[in-house]
Amino acid sequence: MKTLGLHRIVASLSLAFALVIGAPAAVAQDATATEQLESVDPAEAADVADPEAVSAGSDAYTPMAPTEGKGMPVAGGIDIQPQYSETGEYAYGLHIWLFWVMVVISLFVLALLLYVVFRFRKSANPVPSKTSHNTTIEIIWTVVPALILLAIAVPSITLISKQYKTPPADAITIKAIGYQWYWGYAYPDNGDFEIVSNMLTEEEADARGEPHQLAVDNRMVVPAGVPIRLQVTAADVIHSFAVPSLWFKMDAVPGRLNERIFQVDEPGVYYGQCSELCGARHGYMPIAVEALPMDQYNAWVLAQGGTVAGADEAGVEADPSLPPLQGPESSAPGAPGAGAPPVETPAA
Ligand SMILES: [Cu+2]
Repeated sequence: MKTLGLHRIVASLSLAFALVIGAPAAVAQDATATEQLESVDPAEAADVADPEAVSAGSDAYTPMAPTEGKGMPVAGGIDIQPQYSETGEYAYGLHIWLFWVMVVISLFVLALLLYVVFRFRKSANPVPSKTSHNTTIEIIWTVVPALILLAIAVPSITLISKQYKTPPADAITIKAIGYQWYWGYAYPDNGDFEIVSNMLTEEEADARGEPHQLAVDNRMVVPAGVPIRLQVTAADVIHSFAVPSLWFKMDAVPGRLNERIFQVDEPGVYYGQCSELCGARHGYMPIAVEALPMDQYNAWVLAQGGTVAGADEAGVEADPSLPPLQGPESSAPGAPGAGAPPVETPAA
């Protein structure tokens, strides 16, 4: 028993030591990424692309410049990313609540241990008490933990029900489709066109003032402030559609349509990554969600050759001079997400 106890103490101490030594190195590594982000012209980092540029039916959509620290990881960050959806804000509150519950319990147990170790050590207490039952204390140590569990269960179950709330019948449906190794975004309620989204190279991302390995050529554009019915599926292997700042992660399984409500509070660019090991280029199929006000979203849809409900009454139509729709199979040749042709392994 003595050896086991010592072993555990040594293991905990070395883990703590490794964390203290490792943390500055990780911060230093991330610092380079921040420097690159800081070089973005503040004028470019305006929240919304020029509203003049996206009048109804125009193809003058300009990708919105991301805001540093919003919808993306930050150097040296140790907390959950700031949340931009109602469910995410609720989940973040639960995370902080759980943190303090754990802090209080840990300090309480530590204080009890220290008290017992010093107060009842052999020299101070040579004849140990033989007490084995105490009804009052047994009731307390049963009821108090039960109440603590209840105080955790209520917000926890509320969060689950919020996450899987059925979207309203009039919610816009958008479908995210995982491919090896890029994403496709279909808009069945807007004329069923599909956008193919490949990762940008480091040079292209830097040129656009976006974080590389997160920036993509064509973003998943969504309307802000309204509930969306987001369906997630895959064409080849299992992927996972995940955007940390929007509290969304759902497996993309071939032959299966997973669905969850998806809502972005405010316009902005929010980055995520495939979160299911899906093959050789799993790490190079990022997600970039761009949330736009509804009128700008409609203008973007029309610029892609899509349709908008009620567009006839409003007098806006798709521009017939625009290029044809992209097909799901058209991962741009040579693009970073497109992957390399299979290589024959020579027989040994
Ligand atoms: Cu994947």
